[in-house]
Amino acid sequence: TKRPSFPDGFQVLPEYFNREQQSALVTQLRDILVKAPLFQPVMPKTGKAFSVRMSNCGPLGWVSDIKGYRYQPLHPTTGEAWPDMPNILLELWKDVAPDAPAPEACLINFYQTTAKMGLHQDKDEDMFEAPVISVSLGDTATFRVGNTTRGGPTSSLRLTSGDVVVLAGESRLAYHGIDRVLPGTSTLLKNGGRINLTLRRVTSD
Ligand code: MD5
Ligand code: FE
Repeated sequence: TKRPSFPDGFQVLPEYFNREQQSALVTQLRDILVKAPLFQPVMPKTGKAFSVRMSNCGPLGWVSDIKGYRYQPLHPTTGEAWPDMPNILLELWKDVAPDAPAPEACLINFYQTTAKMGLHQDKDEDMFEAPVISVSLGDTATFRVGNTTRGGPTSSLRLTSGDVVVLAGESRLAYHGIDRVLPGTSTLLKNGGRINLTLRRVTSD
């Protein structure tokens, strides 16, 4: 019998952030989203809209438009620099990846309860040695992770508010996605939904 397991280097830190820290983080994110509003990315070539809305903080931000996926220093609609990354996130990175160079991008994904994210690999960075660190806030999500080849076995996992996932080693390039958000599973965000933060080193200098 087949028992798909998690890829090597995949680590979940359940409720790494307590409720008070989660609330403080949400307060800081609201301020960030005033300066750098959520935008609706579209798929390269097709122009099909993502169901997830996004913004970023830190020196670089991930964007997707008709021309492609890339990291850039300016918000695509306001033309302003991305806001600074909150200290609590820089501290998280130092705690979990003390030997990696500092993170340059924090992608903020906002999922309304009907949003999802198809299976994909994260490979728009120049640096794959550093881990990706993910923080979940708000409603619980069903997360799916496979291996580094498309179409292989996958495992599912529920991510709840305050959970941190570390994607190092093999798992850094594993296929992954969000199947669904479970409405009404958290009271952290007053209008429900889910926020996921992904911290990344982008450049190799
Ligand atoms: C999310 N975001 O919940 C997920 C967080 C994204 C994304 O996938 O690209 O914004 S999971 C992040 C992640 C990164 C690299 C590898 C793996 C997961 N993985 O192999 O499981 O919004
Ligand atoms: Fe991803």
